[in-house]
Amino acid sequence: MSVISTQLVDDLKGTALASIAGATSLEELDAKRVELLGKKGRFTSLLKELGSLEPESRKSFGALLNSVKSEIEGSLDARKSALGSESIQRRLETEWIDVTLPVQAPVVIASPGALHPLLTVQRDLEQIFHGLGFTVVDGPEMEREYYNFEALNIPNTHPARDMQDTFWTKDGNLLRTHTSTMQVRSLERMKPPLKIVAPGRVFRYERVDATHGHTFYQMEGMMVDRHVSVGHLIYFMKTLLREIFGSEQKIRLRPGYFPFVEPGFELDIWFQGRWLELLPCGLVHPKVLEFGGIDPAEWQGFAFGLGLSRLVMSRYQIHDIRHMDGGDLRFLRQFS
Ligand code: FA5
Repeated sequence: MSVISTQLVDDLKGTALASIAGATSLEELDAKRVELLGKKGRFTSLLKELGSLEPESRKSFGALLNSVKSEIEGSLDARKSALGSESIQRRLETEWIDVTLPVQAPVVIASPGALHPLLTVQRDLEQIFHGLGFTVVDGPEMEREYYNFEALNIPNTHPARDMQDTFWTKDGNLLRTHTSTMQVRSLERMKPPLKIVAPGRVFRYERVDATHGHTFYQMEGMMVDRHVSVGHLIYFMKTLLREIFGSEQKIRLRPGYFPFVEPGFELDIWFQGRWLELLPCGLVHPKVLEFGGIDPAEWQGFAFGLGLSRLVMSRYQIHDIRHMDGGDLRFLRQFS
């Protein structure tokens, strides 16, 4: 005798639909589908039993089971879409995104850029001098006439002023012609013993050519201590050049005149078949120390004014100083 009865099919349908309606997640619903309609599912087992029925009953139960089966399938699908939209709703409630926040742009480095050779050399020099105990100081490019000339023992009538003509503002200030302005500025602020370097931009009313710019860079250096002599000066200049070039350079030292040093020297470097003025220097003039409020009977010093732009030229074999501020990318890219 067959186990299939209308009652049984009704019961199965009732519990199946109730349990489908009670599923709270898509995973649970999927498990129920397998439990009912899978190979070994409860409903599938009933279908299998159809074969043992009399042909007459097989036909009527077959039709009943098929309609129940599509009812169960319909209910599974309906619950599935209900659970799906519930989970979307839940996500919408729990997850959020603020579309007004700025988007983090992907970093696309087409050309990362590089330091200008002037800055590279300036930093190298600062490093070297830092190692020798010097402090790096900075000062204004627009300067008072006093610090550029008078305090450096170059009074108004002095012919040395003609050598360094510059750009003047209407109120009597000027664009500094050299970094020597930092000598008295530093003496005023720091007590000896002191060692400073002051890199920076300077300006001159100049006939521009391959080795002369109207705007160029220098680095001033000054040491003030007891018993400073020309021996100290030469030692530091030699150390400096060796550190920069990594080897001994062909140089020459000759007398040079600057009102703010005594004695004064010109240190030239051999560059492209000729001597290039690079590093004027000397012992700080007693009058300059006095302008800085320092007693020259107790303290002495040396100072130098390195032509930074020219040093860069000789280090990188740059043939024309105008390349340095010309802004030509073909020139600049060689240093990236
Ligand atoms: C001076 O400017 C003095 N202040 C240097 C000094 C400092 C002497 C401390 C003694 C003690 P001068 O005008 O020679 O000196 O310039 C110094 C260096 O700057 C030169 O040797 C040269 O290398 C560089 N220089 C001068 N004029 C130019 C220019 N127009 N373009 C590029 N470099 C220049």
